[in-house]
Amino acid sequence: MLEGLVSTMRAEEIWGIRWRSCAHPLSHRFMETSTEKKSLVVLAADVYTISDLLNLINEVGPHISALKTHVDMVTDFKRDEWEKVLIAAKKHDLMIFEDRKFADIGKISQIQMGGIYDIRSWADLVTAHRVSGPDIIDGLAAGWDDVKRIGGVFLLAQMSSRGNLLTPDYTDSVISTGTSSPHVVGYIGNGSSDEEIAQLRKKAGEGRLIWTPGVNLEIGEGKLGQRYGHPYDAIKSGADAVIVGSGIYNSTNPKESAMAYAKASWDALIERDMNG
Ligand code: S5P
Repeated sequence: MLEGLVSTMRAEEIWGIRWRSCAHPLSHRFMETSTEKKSLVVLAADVYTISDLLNLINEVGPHISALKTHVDMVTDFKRDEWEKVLIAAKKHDLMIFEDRKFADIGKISQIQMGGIYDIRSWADLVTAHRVSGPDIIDGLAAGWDDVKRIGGVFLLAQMSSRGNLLTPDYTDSVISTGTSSPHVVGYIGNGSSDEEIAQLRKKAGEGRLIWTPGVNLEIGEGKLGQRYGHPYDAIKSGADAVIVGSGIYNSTNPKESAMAYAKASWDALIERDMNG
């Protein structure tokens, strides 16, 4: 009880204006976990089997602050086996962020939160595109409502892949939708460009999180159009977490890599002025 209070106070101090300006409880949960672990790393666990997923979570769990999944990439998915992933995530105090990139109309998105994967029953956070209209967010919230859970949505405001169609005008519409919905916890930004992150932060204000993929300690071009920026620069420019996949799971020592990403991200947060 006292421990919980101390960790809340510490997160509040570290995150300053972000803590005070964000309203969604899951944004505070993320800030607490990341402060506890001194890591703003969201692991993109893009592996194909449940056992690989479990090994990865258990290896790097202490150095990451949320777990991003692509459940439709898991070739041996079974709902009861998936429970092991949920237990491992819980053991490491990780929220589960299903990167489903929902994009359909509100009603269908609500139904897609169920289905084979039953995302609504285990994901704390999901990604969504704004392209079909603002009602997708209420559809996703209704999905969680159907199983009496609360979750939060990250809207894609920018992307890291080259040639994407998310123009600055589109980003403006995303922000306007996100600002007016209590279910929107934050935005996905382009981690490969400091300028784009800084612009996104300016547009988003202080009351939403920005998480950025397209981040690697080795900056430059990735595979099939992916682009990379440095984790330190992403946080310094206004992101609140870096989403890192292959930089960790493809490294010869995932644990050490996760620690290096954690350090780069945490150092940048400490150096950033959070007093507003
Ligand atoms: O614009 C984006 C949005 C996302 S969510 N670009 C991305 O790369 N992502 C996701 O981040 C992508 O689906 C993958 O899971 C992760 C990046 O992986 P990495 O291996 O390139 O670090």
